[in-house]
Amino acid sequence: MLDRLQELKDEAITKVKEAGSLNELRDIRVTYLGKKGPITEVLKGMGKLPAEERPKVGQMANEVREAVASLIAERETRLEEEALTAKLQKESIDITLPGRPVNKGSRHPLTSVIETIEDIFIGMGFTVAEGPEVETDYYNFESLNLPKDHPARDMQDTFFITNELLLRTQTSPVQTRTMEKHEGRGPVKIICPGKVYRRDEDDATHSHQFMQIEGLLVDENIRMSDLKGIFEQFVKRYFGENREIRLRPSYFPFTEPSAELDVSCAICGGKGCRTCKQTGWIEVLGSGMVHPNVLRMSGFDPEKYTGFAFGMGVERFAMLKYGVDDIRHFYTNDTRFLSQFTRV
Ligand code: 2NL
Repeated sequence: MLDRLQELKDEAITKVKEAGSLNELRDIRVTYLGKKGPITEVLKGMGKLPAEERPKVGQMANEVREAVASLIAERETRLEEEALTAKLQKESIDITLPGRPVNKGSRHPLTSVIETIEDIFIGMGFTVAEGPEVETDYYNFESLNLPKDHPARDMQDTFFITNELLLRTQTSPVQTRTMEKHEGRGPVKIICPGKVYRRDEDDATHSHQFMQIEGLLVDENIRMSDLKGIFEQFVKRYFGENREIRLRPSYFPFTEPSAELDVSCAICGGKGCRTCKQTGWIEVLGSGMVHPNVLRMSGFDPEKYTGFAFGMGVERFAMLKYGVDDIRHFYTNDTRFLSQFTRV
């Protein structure tokens, strides 16, 4: 029996040494150390031995069992280490390889123009206000001194949803909504960027949906000179320090007096060329002192408060800055056009 145990031990040791995988090792453990294994068999047969031999065989059987078990454990650790090393080797990354380029998106040119203009006005103490694109007749027209029979409300120009609901034709309703919230107390100092809608035929200079930025400053003692000072700063920061401005009389129903803002032509330096139609000046926005009726309707006392307001077309600013000749480029999402603005 002792010989048989020695034989089993040698056999198991050779098998463990040869085992190439954790699975094989598990089989060896089951075969030699399991309940139905040969060592267990030897122990079961001990009853037939003379009493004095039993402890010797028992001791040897236990020794063999322990020796095989510890050898299996050792080999197991080794195999696990090898597997891990192989796995790490296989999964190692060559960090010296250049990365595959990722197609990065970029801001839409209209978004970057809006952000640039917002930053300039934020720098002068304005905040950005937003409001709904579906508006009521009251906020889009009435609150801006445009009564029902006013020619500027021509049905031709407005997308009506119902008699009272429409797609806003300007962002001014955001400004009268904001004035209402101030409950007659100044200052109100905001710019309102956003989409507006008009029933126009689309062509190189018209789009039925476009972007507008309007501005409003209401406080005590606000004068036309404040408007001019703000415009001077704005134009120099947006178009460049060497540009000049001029105000030209105009008319809007919500401002009195009203003025267009012209910027000196950068192409000819003011001498006159095709871009400025030989005038030396380029029109960039409309503005004026807020009409007393508009102030009153939104809860401000026109005897105490005055203000100025202005509105500009974002597409026009983008076209002037980047030399774009057709407004439709901004809305057709052709990447050959858009990819030219990845750095602006
Ligand atoms: C243009 C002209 C303008 C305004 C917008 C305004 C807003 C309030 C009160 C008074 Cl709440 N006025 N906005 C004023 C003058 C001109 O826009 O040509 N926009 C593209």
